[in-house]
Amino acid sequence: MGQPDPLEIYRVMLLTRMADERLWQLNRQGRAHFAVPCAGHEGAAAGYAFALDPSRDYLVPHYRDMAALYRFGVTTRDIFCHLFARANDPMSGGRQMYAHWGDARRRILSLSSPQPNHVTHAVGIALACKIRHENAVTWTGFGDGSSSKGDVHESMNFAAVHKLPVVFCCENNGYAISVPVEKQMAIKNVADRAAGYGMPGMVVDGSDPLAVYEAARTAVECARSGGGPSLVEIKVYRYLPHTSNDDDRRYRTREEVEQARLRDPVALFRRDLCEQGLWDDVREAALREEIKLELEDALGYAENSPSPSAAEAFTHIYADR
Ligand SMILES: Cc1ncc(C[n+]2csc(CCOP(=O)(O)OP(=O)(O)O)c2C)c(N)n1
Repeated sequence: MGQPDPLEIYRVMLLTRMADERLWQLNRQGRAHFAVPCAGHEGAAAGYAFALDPSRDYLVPHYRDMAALYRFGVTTRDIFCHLFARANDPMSGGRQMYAHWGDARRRILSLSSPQPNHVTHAVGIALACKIRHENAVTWTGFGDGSSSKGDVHESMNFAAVHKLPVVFCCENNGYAISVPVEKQMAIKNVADRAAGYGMPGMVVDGSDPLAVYEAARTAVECARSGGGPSLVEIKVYRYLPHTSNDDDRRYRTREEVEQARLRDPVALFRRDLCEQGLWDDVREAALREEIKLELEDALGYAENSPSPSAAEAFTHIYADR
């Protein structure tokens, strides 16, 4: 794969930011029962996703990775149908909670509600790929809080021993809901743990999508060429509460959030593109207008889509005999 077009990365990031804002509004208006914001994580998810090949690689994402879904072909209509739990929600036909991304057609496996059990599934996919000589890399994501769970350690150990084509990605936003990272690990970087498993560990700034892309590309190339797994830690900040059920004023100051917004990945990348003469206010306004229409189309489509039928309520729950 050649170098990605920075304007395409920016389009995915802005689309994600604006979709995220719209989903949050719908929740506040009482029209969507649950929202999981990803504002602040766009540079991370867009940056790494452009280092993957959606035609052959597998994605087992973190729940804040909407930008990566776009890169894998998920549409805004899909996301809104998932939000409203419609029958045509490609993630689960309206069965799973919002942000449980998974779309078999697009090689995306659902994350697990018991966090982060899906990391073990990702390692299983990578093992299957190795056995089948399938030249595919599996990328899996989780947060800093989840990085201290046993699933992650066992997965990394197993993957390193068997040199599996998998990349572990920790999006470290400094909190597991209200628990700050200092209270769940005694080291500075999650990536420092990589040495303990015998794999490379990298720390990268999530406000710089091109730096994330470079780190991800190194890890993906290593996995694809038989070099085994890597651990990529992307430092980010979550600007909104953990979910729509959380009140983040209880555990962090507004000053801290405002300070973090100075490193907003969307704003910083836009500034860089403008400085390089690749972007300007006119193009920005046109793209925002285009995205607004896309969001309104998706909202109308999802609101008018049918709910799952009651007759389907037990499908996939009990074995058919
Ligand atoms: C086994 C398990 N314990 C607790 C929860 C509830 N829970 C959901 S997300 C979350 C915090 C995860 O934090 P982190 O991994 O840092 O990711 P972030 O939400 O910050 O992106 C918790 C405790 C869960 N889903 N599964």
